[in-house]
Amino acid sequence: MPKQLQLTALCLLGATGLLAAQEAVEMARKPAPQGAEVYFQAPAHGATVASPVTVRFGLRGMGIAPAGVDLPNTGHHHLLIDVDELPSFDMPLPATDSIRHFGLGQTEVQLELSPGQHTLQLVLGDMLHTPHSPPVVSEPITITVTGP
Ligand SMILES: [Cu+2]
Repeated sequence: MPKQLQLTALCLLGATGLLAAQEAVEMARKPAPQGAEVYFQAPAHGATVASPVTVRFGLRGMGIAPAGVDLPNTGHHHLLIDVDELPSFDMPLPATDSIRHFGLGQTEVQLELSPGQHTLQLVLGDMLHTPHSPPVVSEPITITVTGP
């Protein structure tokens, strides 16, 4: 094979590999229907509240299913607490103090927060805790927690 052709073949192979990798990631993420939205029913953005804070999760255009249950157009809530940089949406969300999973399908939590400003954000995850495609993510809200 002439060198030029060999190079072209290699480039094509590389591009195909990349495409396949991208497709694998896309396939790993469940589709979210258009217009699906996750939001805070409470507290309101900018609210001043006492701890423990009652946080209520809202979802429209999709349903809630516990983790591990495979049903189309469903997921469970994840609450991000003071997370500045969103985690990767191409893999299951980690479970940490600042990324809370509600894998039983809970739609509310009593959240203990220290006095001061806090940022909350919701991300819906599928049965394996991976965000959908496109991701269903709320606007972040900022609240002020009063002292004792
Ligand atoms: Cu989860």
